[in-house]
Amino acid sequence: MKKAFAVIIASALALGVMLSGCSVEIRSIDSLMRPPHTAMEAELQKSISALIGDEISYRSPESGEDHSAITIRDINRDGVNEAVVFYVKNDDASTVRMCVLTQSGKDWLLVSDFTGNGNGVLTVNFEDLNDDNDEEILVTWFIFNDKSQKKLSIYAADTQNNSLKVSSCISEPYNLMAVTDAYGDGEKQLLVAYSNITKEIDKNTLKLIGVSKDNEISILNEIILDNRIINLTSISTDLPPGGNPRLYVDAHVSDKSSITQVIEWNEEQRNFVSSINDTNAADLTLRSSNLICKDIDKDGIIEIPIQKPLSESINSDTSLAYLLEWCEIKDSDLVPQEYHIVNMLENYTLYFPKEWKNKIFVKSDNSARTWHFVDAEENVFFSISACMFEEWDESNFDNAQMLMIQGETVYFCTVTDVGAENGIVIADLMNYFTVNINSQG
Ligand SMILES: [Ca+2]
Ligand SMILES: [Ca+2]
Ligand SMILES: [Ca+2]
Repeated sequence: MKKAFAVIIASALALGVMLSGCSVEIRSIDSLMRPPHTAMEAELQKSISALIGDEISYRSPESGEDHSAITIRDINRDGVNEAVVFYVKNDDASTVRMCVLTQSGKDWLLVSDFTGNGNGVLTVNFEDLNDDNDEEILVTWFIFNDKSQKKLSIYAADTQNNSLKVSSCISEPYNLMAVTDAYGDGEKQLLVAYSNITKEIDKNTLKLIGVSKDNEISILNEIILDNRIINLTSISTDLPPGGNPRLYVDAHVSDKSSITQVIEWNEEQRNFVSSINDTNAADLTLRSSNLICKDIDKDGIIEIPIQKPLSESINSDTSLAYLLEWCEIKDSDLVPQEYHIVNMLENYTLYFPKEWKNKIFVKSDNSARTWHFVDAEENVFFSISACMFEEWDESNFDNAQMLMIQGETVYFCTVTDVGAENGIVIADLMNYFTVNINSQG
């Protein structure tokens, strides 16, 4: 049975591109200390000194929305503030600790004090996963000053007889996470994607972590992802009308190519299955770029960038070009919603309106660094060219309109009279044109 619900993509939680390789950054403790912002924080710090001692230094989360060592928030929504505080003991600065306090008049009382799971805090977020009015605390840590080695800890909050308890429940290594209703039953789970590069097989996993009504936190499902994945880049979710929530995982399978795996819960099979009905579903999404899937036409449904040979060409060499079809999944098939032409030789992408399909074709003149866009009779509608900056001189290019300068390269276009008669407008071309930055292999 499916209830109505809202998919929550925790963009604050989806921590973006996984850090590849070792990214070591050591910040001094001094740089992370700051004076209290408010009188309330000053009182809080006094209480912390009394409860934990003076020989501590505060530590701030380094990413995410909240960069403060002290987060004041009403975790159990009873009108009384709680504080979540990250710090190190000065005689053991290698382990960040987390304490939770609750306000009592001017004073603060200690609820819990935990040894953290790393020597740095990346993010702190709050999410009531089991809908019991007590927010779980989601903390991500990095280990050995290496932000590519990340761990997620969930601390469950539970209010009984007006008394808040916070307990440490689960810790998982992870690269990416998001919060969603993966089963479509109105309950939220935490999705945790992790690539364990030390393993040979089953190294890439997507775990679904749930919190029961009595605050038991457990791994509900573990999905093995494509073994070729070397680097997870993004998790996103959508909900097609009348369908199941879908989970999208973008990943690199080599330095220069990416795939998207899409899975959804299947009630009959009691398992997660591919949303794309093809035995080689991931291969269909293989592309030589870092592009991740996104809702490109802003209709709430995610599109996957699918790379296809550029058949829209006439008498020309377009071997270093391809068509990018942004496809949504409809009835388990990939259905193009938007087209882009990618010129890898000149490193740009041109949005290609649907109505141009089968009407406008590419005729390349690569030696002149120009692509003409022509009709079936090879009448030129418009041209897009590139030249070095020093060559750029509008007087040498009749009616040319500069599109963009990228480094030493100037991109420009011209529209012919025939093109204008057929509705081609320079202002549109300027909107359709983008230079590819670090996206091409
Ligand atoms: Ca409270
Ligand atoms: Ca809760
Ligand atoms: Ca869309």
